[in-house]
Amino acid sequence: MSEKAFVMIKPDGVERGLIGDIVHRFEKKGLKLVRAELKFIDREIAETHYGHLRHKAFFEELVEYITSGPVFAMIVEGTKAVQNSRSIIGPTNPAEAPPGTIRGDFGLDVAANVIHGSDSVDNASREIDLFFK
Ligand code: RTP
Repeated sequence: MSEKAFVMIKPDGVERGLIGDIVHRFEKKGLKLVRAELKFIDREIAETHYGHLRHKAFFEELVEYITSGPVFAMIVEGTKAVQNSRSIIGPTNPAEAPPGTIRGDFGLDVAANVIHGSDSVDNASREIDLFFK
């Protein structure tokens, strides 16, 4: 069944010129890019998006990082888009992400891990509303 996932190339990925390479990986996987926008996100959106991490020691650092430059926000669509996106993105910590995944190939540090992908269909829908309202 076709579904939508929200994917966001974070400021480090945009700054390093990885948009083309990353979009290519989603296309090769078979997920269709149905909407995309390069944009700055403000503090309010960042704090809402990462609200579940508000109690973490790294929360302020995370909000500063994600608002430090433009992100490339995308909606991708296809069969099990959420699960398939997360499998090509790889685990949160790039040091533990296998080669061949986006974080495994392009990241070093858990604090700046190149890309975000929604972790459930419900969160995908919330994130699409938040970032593309
Ligand atoms: P994301 O939402 O960005 O796809 O990441 P995730 O589900 O894989 O991981 P989550 O636990 O929700 O963490 C969100 C983001 O917070 C940053 N982080 N920093 N400094 C740290 O120890 C640390 N841990 C997590 C990462 O940018 C992570 O993607």
